[in-house]
Amino acid sequence: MLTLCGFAASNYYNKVKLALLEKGVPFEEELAWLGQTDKAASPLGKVPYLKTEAGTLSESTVLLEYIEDAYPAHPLMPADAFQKAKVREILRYLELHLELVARNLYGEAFFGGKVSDAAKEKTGAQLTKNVAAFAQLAKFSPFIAGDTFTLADCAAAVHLPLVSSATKIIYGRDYLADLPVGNYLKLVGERATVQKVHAERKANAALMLQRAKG
Ligand SMILES: N[C@@H](CCC(=O)N[C@@H](CS)C(=O)NCC(=O)O)C(=O)O
Repeated sequence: MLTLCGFAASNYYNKVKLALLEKGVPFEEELAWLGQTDKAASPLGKVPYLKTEAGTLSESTVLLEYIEDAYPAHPLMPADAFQKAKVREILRYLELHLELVARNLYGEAFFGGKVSDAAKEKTGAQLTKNVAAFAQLAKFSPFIAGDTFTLADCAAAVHLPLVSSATKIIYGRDYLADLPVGNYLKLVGERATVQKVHAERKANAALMLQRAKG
């Protein structure tokens, strides 16, 4: 049995949880807040991490690929090597070039912190460039990498809403507004798996807020 460790307010945690639910792989969840993680399993103290019968793994995309390899039923990757690489390409752009850049804004956008004007300017310029590049790759036909729901959708469903809301809050403009993200999120939001992930994210975020208030 797999155990997914971390907390459900985390978009990276939810990316993996969504893949497990979509594939119908049985798993347990173990709540680990930041600062309470198992450093042997996740050396940087990040979530999520996964406990398997063979050992532990960290880094959400490593977890996704392990799950896909270890549980080939209900595939979330195309069989063709090139098409598989195209899915990985979109996944990489989502994580590295959109989410990780937009993350610079989260402190102020979501956690009551302050981001310097210089950082906002730098992040805004990077996002403008990266969103245009992502738009060139993303298919939205109707799924992010084509006509089938893939691992890239597990990432898109959790990362795109955060990029939109963080840019809206910080710059007064949704940097993804020119992409068909609204329709896409509506489509994936009809899936029972996505609804479960969002409901549990909300519940965990409320708990996190309560903890922060002491
Ligand atoms: N590259 C990591 C990123 C995971 C990540 O940043 N998770 C956040 C929670 S959403 C976290 O653990 N932050 C604490 C930290 O970076 O120290 C992955 O894909 O798993």
